[in-house]
Amino acid sequence: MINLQSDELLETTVGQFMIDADKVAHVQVGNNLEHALLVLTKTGYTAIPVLDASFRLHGLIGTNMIMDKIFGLERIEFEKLDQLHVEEVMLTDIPRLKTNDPILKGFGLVINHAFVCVENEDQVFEGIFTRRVALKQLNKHLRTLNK
Ligand code: 4BW
Ligand code: 4BW
Repeated sequence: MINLQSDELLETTVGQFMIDADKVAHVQVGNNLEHALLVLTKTGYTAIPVLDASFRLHGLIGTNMIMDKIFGLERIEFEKLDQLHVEEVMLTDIPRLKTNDPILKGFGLVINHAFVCVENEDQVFEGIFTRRVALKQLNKHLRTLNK
């Protein structure tokens, strides 16, 4: 357990606080939008990572991106859900963290992003660093300092 009374929190790394890949819902490159919408709806998350078969990170996909793509001028074009693939819709310009990045870098990134994907040196997806985890650690730290 980290002693939050010292500067130890600031010396910790993103890897120590990330949600491990095996607990993160994701879709794969090649999956169609119907599958992605199913995963998003059933897990309840608004956005999740898109990985390839080697677990490399390609982008993020969210319900809003899917819905935006199938909105036609006059109606919602549901038939597009099984014709289009996640790589045609996903967001690719995303921040990335490495497991050994300082936690301060993670705190900075989750100001503007609800979560940031974490990769190892070979660009293999390792997990996510979420705003909830960041706030939880900062809250603990501040409460301890305030005692
Ligand atoms: O299923 C949930 N369980 C718990 N405990 N909290 C949840 C759950 N779903 C949503 N929440 C809460 C969290 O506080 O709502 C926040 C916003 O969820 P989001 O964005 O819009 O789906 C959650 O904040 P968070 O934990 O800081 O997570 C930020 C974002 O990270 C989520 C989602 O896009 C992604 N995420 C978090 N855990 C994930 C995940 N994506 C895939 N798999 C996971 N296990
Ligand atoms: O349009 C966006 N611009 C920016 N800069 N960031 C956005 C935008 N849309 C989403 N985000 C990011 C923010 O980090 O995704 C997070 C989750 O969005 P949400 O929940 O699931 O739509 C955003 O986190 P947040 O800024 O801390 O906002 C948390 C939640 O508060 C949002 C939304 O439910 C609500 N919210 C924020 N600004 C709002 C708003 N609702 C209506 N109008 C606003 N201007």
